[in-house]
Amino acid sequence: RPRVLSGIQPTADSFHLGNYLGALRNWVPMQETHDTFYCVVDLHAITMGHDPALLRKRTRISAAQMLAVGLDPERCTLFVQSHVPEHAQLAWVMNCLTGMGEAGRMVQFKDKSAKQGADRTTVGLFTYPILQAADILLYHADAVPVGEDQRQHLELTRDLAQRFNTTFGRTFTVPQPFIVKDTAKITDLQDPTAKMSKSSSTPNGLIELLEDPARAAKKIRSAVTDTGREIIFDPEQKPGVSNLLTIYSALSGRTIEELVAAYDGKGYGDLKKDLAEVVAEFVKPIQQRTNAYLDDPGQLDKMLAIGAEKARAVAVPTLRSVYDRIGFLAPG
Ligand code: AQP
Repeated sequence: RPRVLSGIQPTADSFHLGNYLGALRNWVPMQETHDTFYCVVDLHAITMGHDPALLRKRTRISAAQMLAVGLDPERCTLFVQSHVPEHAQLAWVMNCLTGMGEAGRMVQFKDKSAKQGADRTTVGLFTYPILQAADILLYHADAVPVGEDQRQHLELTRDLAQRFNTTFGRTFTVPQPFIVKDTAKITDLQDPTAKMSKSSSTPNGLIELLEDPARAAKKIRSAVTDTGREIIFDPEQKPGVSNLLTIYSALSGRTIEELVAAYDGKGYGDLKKDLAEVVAEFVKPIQQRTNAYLDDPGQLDKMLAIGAEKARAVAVPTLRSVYDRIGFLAPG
């Protein structure tokens, strides 16, 4: 079976529909066809400043949501990144293979650092994609299911894998991105040309899996559309309406063409009202299951410890062979 690795940051009290439709949703069926490794990337979550108690809480909330959407610890390896110290260790080696200019070209870094200002931007944010490369390469992943926003980071991972292999001998698998076209980018409800994002969207621009459906309905009602009337799918001319149709289609299983035909002659208000109902139906069981996992944190932590053991069974030998290839003296 081909191997898959993907991760998600515990940086919010809930995942949003961008995370779900761009990434998480695709992780579930891959459990049947791939050897799957999924992690809560807490090392990545401290690159922009954080609160320790909140991080611990959000790490559990993240794991609980991953289980609630259908990840099954019997069928995948679900773990917390910091429980596997080899991630940070391999990242150091990868830091020493990456050019400053190369890392400086990462668009996500440029965007986030521009927003934060140079004095508040950490070196950790700069090396974030290199840690991400280490996450992936440690497990010899063949494919990485992520949203479109991660494509450039995946390219860097591939370059680093090839560079290491050429310099020190074939060690790493060069991974492929696995990006599902239709939902690769879910956009902000208030600014439908920007991606829906935990760190840059306003609260009204996000639909969160764990939020009260009445609140989500209100946000959908006030979503930015356009001055036209027609419900058609045209991301260039009608990004707001097209985003609503993308979400509606993904959550209901109805195709966009079907929806466009069904809403022929109806208004934006009808579309929004119905989408709010679809969202409410969709999140209700996820919320119930997430709360049930969070009610028993001891059990959740135990499951994550088992996941970390399974992950280390792959990560430890990889790091050992990397250390050997680069010439570190083995401890006597
Ligand atoms: N808007 C989106 N559309 C499609 N996919 C998305 N992803 C994130 N936003 C969208 C995908 O979610 C996965 C988890 O990524 P992450 O933990 O790095 O989340 P993130 O990128 O931190 O989420 P945000 O909200 O975008 O936060 P910021 O802006 O703080 O980085 C990834 O596979 C990602 O592609």
